[in-house]
Amino acid sequence: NFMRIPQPKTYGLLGNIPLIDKDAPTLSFWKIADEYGPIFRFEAFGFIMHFVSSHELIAEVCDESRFDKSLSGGLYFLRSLGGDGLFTSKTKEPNWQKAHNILMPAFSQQAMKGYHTMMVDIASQLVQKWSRLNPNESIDIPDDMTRLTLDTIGLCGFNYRFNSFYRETHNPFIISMIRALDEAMHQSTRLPIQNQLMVRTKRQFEHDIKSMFSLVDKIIAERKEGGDQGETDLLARMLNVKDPLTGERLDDENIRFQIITFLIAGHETTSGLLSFAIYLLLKHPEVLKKAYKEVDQVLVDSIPSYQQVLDLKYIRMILNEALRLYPTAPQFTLYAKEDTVIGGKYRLKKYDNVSVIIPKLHRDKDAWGEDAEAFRPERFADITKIPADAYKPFGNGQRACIGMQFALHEATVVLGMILQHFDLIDHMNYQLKIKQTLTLKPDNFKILVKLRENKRIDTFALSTEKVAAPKN
Ligand code: FDE
Repeated sequence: NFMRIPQPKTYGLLGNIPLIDKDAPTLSFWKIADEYGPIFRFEAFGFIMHFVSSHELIAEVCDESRFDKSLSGGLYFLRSLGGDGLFTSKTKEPNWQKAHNILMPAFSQQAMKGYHTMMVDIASQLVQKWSRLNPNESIDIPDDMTRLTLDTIGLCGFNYRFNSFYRETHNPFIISMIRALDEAMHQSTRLPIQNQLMVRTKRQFEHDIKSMFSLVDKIIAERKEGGDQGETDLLARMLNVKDPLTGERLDDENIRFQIITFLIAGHETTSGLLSFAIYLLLKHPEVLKKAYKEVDQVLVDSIPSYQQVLDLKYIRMILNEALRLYPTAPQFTLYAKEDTVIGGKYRLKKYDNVSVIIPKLHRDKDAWGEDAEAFRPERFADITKIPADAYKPFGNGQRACIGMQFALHEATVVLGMILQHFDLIDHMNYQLKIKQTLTLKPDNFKILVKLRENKRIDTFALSTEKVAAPKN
């Protein structure tokens, strides 16, 4: 009584590839799941992938005694950039455990105290930029959020300022990174021979990677020479702290991969999160009203303190709920450690790959109830009521996101400060269109903002923090 795992129709050598929109693969898998149910097989160039999307099946593949993270698909191609950094290493590679041990404390809730001021620094740049716009100048939300998240991870990670708010176009490092990421995603949808034949694309890819490596290597070398500056950032930790287990430090090459990993993993995901949260707020005025009320009660000074950010409980709930409906890292993939059976009837062989379609899981009515599609931050009022294994925006188990607290603290600071200062205006009555690079974001999402009543002095105080600004 085993069941055959359903598979959509194939196209010869290409297998199921033609069913996929290359510019939004996860949305295509999501659509196939709507039609084929909670599990289906997918074939690409002779490789088989399984996709699961129900709470019941995902709870099983999240069992770490039976499944472990797999580096298939896009992740495999990302290794050219991320090497054996945390995100793109196998659990069994020695540098995964070592870096995990060394870096976990640097990402704890406690450690956020150390990054708080730097996060506020970058968020203030955004508030200042917005406060100086003319009334009809619109803001491309995902674009500004990407500036913000890159600058934040650059500053907190290795005391480097990309200064994205001071440039019209991105920093050359960022241009290389974005182009290389895009190419890595597309490589995974081409035949190996196609990748070989695209000589110019390949040369550009290699060039981009080389220029990223050389900037990061330079930063590492300078820090080693300079000695003691910026002791509280991630780089300092990577250079100085020994793995409690092996007594070893990370080597320079691995530190380079970690820095690139944090830049990649830390910017698009968090910028997408902020963009979807703003989109959802605009479309839910009753939630937005509650959010303003909390912000006005909690953020009573011009600069939010660490404790005040922790007190923005409703803002946190909004972010959690935004990540439920639109998990910006929308898939993670596992492999079976041994032959096994899931759901009591679907057979998987050792090393078979299973990919989790997170947005489908997050909308499963069996776990979330009949209103699963509704935006309702109140669901997260009591975290203990969230059904186990039904919420995975940060992945699973030991390979879950190390940057979770970092992303949530940063996003709470930013959303809090935006609402503290601005009215948000949905001037084009934006209709959601999701765009995927490796991550999801709302495409072409623009709004207008207006400084709230009585906020002029506060913004002034922000920009002249050290000078005693007049208060009224
Ligand atoms: C990780 C992660 C994940 C898992 C993946 C797999 O499994 O493959 C996920 C799902 C995620 N992540 C998500 C997210 C979201 C958000 C917002 C974020 N994320 C953010 C961030 C920031 C930062 C800095 C990060 N992030 C990082 C990271 C890392 C390093 C990793 C890897 C880990 C290990 O493996 O160890 C991740 N992340 Fe995240």
